[in-house]
Parts: sequence; structure tokens; C-alpha cells
Amino acid sequence: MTETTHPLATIPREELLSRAEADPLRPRFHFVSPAGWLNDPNGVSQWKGTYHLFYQYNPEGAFHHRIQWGHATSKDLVTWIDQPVALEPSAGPDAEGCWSGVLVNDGGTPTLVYSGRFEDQELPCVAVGSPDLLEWTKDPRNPVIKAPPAGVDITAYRDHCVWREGSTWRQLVGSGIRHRGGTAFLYESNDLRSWDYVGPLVIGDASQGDPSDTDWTGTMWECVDLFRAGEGSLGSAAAADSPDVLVFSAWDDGETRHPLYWTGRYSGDTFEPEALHRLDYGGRFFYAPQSFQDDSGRRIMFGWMQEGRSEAAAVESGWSGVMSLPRLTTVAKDGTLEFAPVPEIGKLRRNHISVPAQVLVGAGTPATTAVSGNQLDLELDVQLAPGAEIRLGVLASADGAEQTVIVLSRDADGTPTGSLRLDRTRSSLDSAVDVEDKSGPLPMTDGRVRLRVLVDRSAVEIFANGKPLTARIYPTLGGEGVSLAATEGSVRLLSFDAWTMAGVFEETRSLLPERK
Ligand code: DQQ
Repeated sequence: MTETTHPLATIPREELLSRAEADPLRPRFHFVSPAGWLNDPNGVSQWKGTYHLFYQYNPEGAFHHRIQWGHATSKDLVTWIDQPVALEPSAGPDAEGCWSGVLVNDGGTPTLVYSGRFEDQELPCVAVGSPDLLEWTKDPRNPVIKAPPAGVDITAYRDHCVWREGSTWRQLVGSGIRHRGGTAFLYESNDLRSWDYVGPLVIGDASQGDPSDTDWTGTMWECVDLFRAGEGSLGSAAAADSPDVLVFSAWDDGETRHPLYWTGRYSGDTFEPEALHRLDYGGRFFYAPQSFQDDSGRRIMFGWMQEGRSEAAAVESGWSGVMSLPRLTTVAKDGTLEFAPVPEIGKLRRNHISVPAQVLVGAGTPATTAVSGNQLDLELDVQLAPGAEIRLGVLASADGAEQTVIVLSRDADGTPTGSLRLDRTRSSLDSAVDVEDKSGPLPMTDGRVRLRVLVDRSAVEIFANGKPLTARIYPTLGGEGVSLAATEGSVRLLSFDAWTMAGVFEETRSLLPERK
């Protein structure tokens, strides 16, 4: 048995894979690590046609410790090939972990910029890759930035967004200024090794709003991601419908709160925010998102779907953390972002069922769906009358004791908004799991809602008129029922298509994969 010292490393390594594989709650068409722990997406990119997904990984067990960079590649964003671990802690500035970062193309050389952790603090480090991106060499000059900006009292300092503007590299490092709010420090460099500090790009105000609010900006910004949404690139002239977007994950004193984004304009050395938005109504269940532009110009985002069960339960199961499906990120007419799973995911659809169009009336007879399963893709088009509410139940047990419910409602006054809510109060008989209500405003014109729901055992991703709500659920009874009913007013069901989804990992995986 491998010698381990961490107190949570209670499951022998050779048992982790079989435990993870045997867990009925483990997703089958989302990317998950071979076993052990997974958190943030890192270095998401397309390189010479191949998609690369790196991720925060601990193969020692399902807990966050001595983090490495796991790596998987894909030709289609749907099926993934495990590749060897890309970065592993070693004596020096990343001895305690290789934390989050990005991949950039340095004149043809794949280069990672990541946070090396040592003596409980993180500093920027660089590693260069072989042409196939499978072998990585750390730069002897690491850490390439020796300390956070002098004279600023910071709450934390880590994670990177790096881009090229003309002949210069620019970098953001996520941070927070004590007693003020989250921030992203801006740096400049000609060679990715020697960096000049420019200043804070923008500073949040943690005294604004209630810290319990779902859009509180926190005391530190993790995983900052700045990009031009729509046409153009950062720093170039911009059309009004192509906002610059600063995504960050609001953090506070060790607590991963939720992803948010500012729309606004990046110009010179600052970002002028216009409006703050919630990125995903599931909050912490879509955390630390990172995006990239693929070869066809699409902006694609991944996020970490963290666990909603206890650490002890995860450790026992042998695995923790799910990567979201890749999300196509576009600009809606109102200037906010909208999201949809990339169309490639449709390749996994099997056994199409179409539920007949019909009118559902509050407290009337529920629709008979004949749809069931725990790996599902559901696509609905509904029209809600003012004041109407419709409930889509999934993963329902035959006895009705467990069920997860997606609720769409339209305001009674007929305004162009309603709400999207995920009711998890009856998702699980296990009283220890997170069942907090998740909800957010749902823009709609004339009550029309296009709803997409992807259920993958314990992972649920919901998109309603482009607004995402991501969460984890832990049913104990193995229920697979799907139901649809109007609970208030009248709802016209225009279409309802359902598919079961094929799994993406058929072969036995290895904790420490070999090169393929
Ligand atoms: N996870 C990484 C950090 C980052 C955090 C450590 C966000 O770099 O700030 O695993 O989930």
C-alpha cells in the first residue's frame, strides 16, 4: 500500500477507483477525475485541433490536498482521454500544491501560468510544455512574481488570467484588499517571466450588500477571467453589443461563495464596470469557471460542480467533484451572458421520446411523460400565462418520497420576468446533504421559456432562456421518474423532447494515467 500521511487518506489508493466506479451517484457523461479529488478547470484550451482540459486533482483521495494538475484531451468536447498528470508539486515554490492557472501560446510554445503554493501562500509560476502538451518543465525562475504588491494589505493572492495585447503580455492575479473588497491586480511582461506591476484593474466593495446575498462580491476574487464577449479581442475597438466581461468567484475567509461577472469596458489599465450579474443561479455548484476561445471562435466555459455532501461521505465514496459540461457563452440582447451546453453534447443522445404538445392547467392532471432515467437530456418549450407555474420533477422514486423539482413561474402582472427555481427539499432522504433552495430571475417574452435540463445522476445542469442553474443532488432510492404539471394558471406545452444519455468513460481508468 502507498504510504500516506494525510489524516483523510483513509481509503487505500488501490481501492479508490473501484469505490468511485461503484458509486451510483457518480456522473456518467460529465467529466470526472479517475478517482480522488477534482476541483477547478485549468488551462482550458484548443491546441492544434485538440481540446485540453486540465484540472485541480488529488489522486490520493477525495479531499483537497497537495493539488496536482490532472489532464485530459478531447477531439469533440464530449469524450475525454486521460493523460499523465501535467504538474505535480516539487521542492520549491509549488511544494505544497500546483493551484489554478491558465495555458497560453507563447509563440508556439505551450506555457502554463499557475499558482505555486508554498508555506501557505501562493505565487505565480510558469511551466513550458512539449509540443504535444504532455510533458511540462517548470521555469527555474519560479516564482516569476516574488511577492504580492508591496504596501497593500491583501486577503489572498492567486489564480491567473493571461492574454496578449499587441507585443505585450498582460496578466491578472485574483486578490482582495482588506477592509475594501475583491480585486484583480494587473501586470505586464514581454516574456511571461519578468512582470511589472501596473495596479488594481478594478476593486470591489465588500461593504455593499448583505454578505448572505447571492450577489455579494466577497473579500477576495478567485479565478478571475477577463474576456471580450461577442466580436473583437481585449483592448481593441468594441461594438456596443460586445461587452468586456470580468468573471470572478467571490470568496470569503475560506468559503467558496459564488461566481459573478461584471460587464463593462476594459480600457488602458482599468476596467470600468457597468453592471454586476450572477453567473449561475446554483452559486457554489458552478464555481471557479474558466473560459477560452476555440479555433472556430466560440467562447466555451467550464466550471467546477463541487459536492453538496459531507467531506466524510465523499472520502468514503473515493471521489469528489464534477466538471460541468462545456458551455457555449454568448451575449444576450440585454447585454448579459447566456449559456448553453455545446451542441456536440447532442452526440450522446439516445432513445428519443417526444411528449405530445398540450395545455396544462394548474391543479389539473399532470402530463403523462413516459420519460424516465438518471442520465437524461430534456428539452422543453413552454408558454406560461401571467401568474402560471410549472413543475418538472426528475429522479422521482416510485413511492414519491424523493424527487427533485425544477420550477418555472411567470409574474402575475405579466412583466417580462419570472423565476427559475430548483427545489431540492425532497431530493434526498439523506438529511446531511445540502438542499438549500436555488433560484434566480428568468427573463421571458410573452411567458415563453425554453428549458434544457441535463440530469447525470448527482449532477444537474439547467438552462432556462439561457440562464443557468447548476447543482448537485444525492437521491438514495434510485428513482428515475420524470413528471410535468402546472401548479398555477395555464401553461401551454409547445414541445417536450427527451433522450437518455450515453456514458463517456467505458474503459477502466487509471489514477495516474500513462501517455496515450
Ligand atoms: N481553487 C484553487 C485555487 C483557487 C481555488 C486551489 C478556487 O487556486 O483559488 O485548488 O476553487
